[in-house]
Amino acid sequence: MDIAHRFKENPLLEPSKLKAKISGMEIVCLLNPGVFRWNGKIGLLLRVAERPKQQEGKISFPVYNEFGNIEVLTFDKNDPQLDASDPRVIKYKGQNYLTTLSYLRPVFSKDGIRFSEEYEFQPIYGEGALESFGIEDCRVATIENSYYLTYTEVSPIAVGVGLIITNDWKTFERKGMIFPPHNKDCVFFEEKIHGKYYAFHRPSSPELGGNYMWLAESPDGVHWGNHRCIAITREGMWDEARLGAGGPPIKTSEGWLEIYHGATKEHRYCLGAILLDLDDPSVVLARSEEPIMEPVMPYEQTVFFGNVVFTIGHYVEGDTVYMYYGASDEVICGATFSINEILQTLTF
Ligand code: MAN
Repeated sequence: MDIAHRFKENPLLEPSKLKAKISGMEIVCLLNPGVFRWNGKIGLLLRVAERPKQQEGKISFPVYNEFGNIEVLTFDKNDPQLDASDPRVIKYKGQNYLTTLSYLRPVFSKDGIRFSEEYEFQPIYGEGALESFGIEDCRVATIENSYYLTYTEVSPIAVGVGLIITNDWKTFERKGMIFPPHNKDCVFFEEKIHGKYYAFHRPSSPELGGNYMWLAESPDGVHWGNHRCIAITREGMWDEARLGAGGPPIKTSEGWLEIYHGATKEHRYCLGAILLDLDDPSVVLARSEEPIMEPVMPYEQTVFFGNVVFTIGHYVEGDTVYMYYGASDEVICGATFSINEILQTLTF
């Protein structure tokens, strides 16, 4: 079942519409934007993935070196030690690399459809050894006039969650890695509960367990504890291989409503929802049996990495969720949902 109302203007943004920021590079993908309100406008914090223009027979991609400068690595496509079967990841001599380098770029819109850059707001790039393969998929939670940016830090040694706090989108307080490896898909609740910050996160446990959604709490937003698993993958279902939180949970009269992504073993990414108790969000009240959104449009099924709808942000007006999402890991789209309609699809 698919109860999303897609914008007729989709895709709203595609790689050819923006210029690369890293010199000598081209934009290959625009992915999964965080969403926020700023000065009466809607802001998207895009994940932009760049790489050098590719030469015949070669595969080349950028990384940050130890001095924080961009360095391009090049491999021969015919090298028997190279596995480039996944468009996102390269395997070479037992080491994984990413085919592109991601950073975060804010764009703004008055109507939620046409987005453009504003000169005074600059991109956020990876910094330091833990971000040498880039930064990705940044959720934005607005708590008491501050924006809490939680994003994936990628490097040869780890995939973990970093936190940046900003009030003005010009100065950024970097708090470092708040959830250690392997962890992704972290988003803060937009209000404290009983005086504590809450967040979802997605550790991966390779032997026992899997890629499950967890909840944690914190006195200050930086130090996290009381971790509890709230949703696991379900064999044979749309979220059988991995799942993770989307944007900040939506406070409804029924509970905290979280739109999350789930993937099959074949990497087909859909969206579903989970409902948590308002007073104690570790209590799961209901969950989607079937997806509420599936990759069905051509722009969701083809191009860079097909069969993907992936969201990490939205804003809410009344019963309507205005959701932005990455389609096929390449273009940015929008859709609306009715909160009531989502609630009616859940299995209690
Ligand atoms: C996976 C995908 C990629 C991403 C890497 C590192 O392979 O989600 O898009 O770049 O992980 O996070």
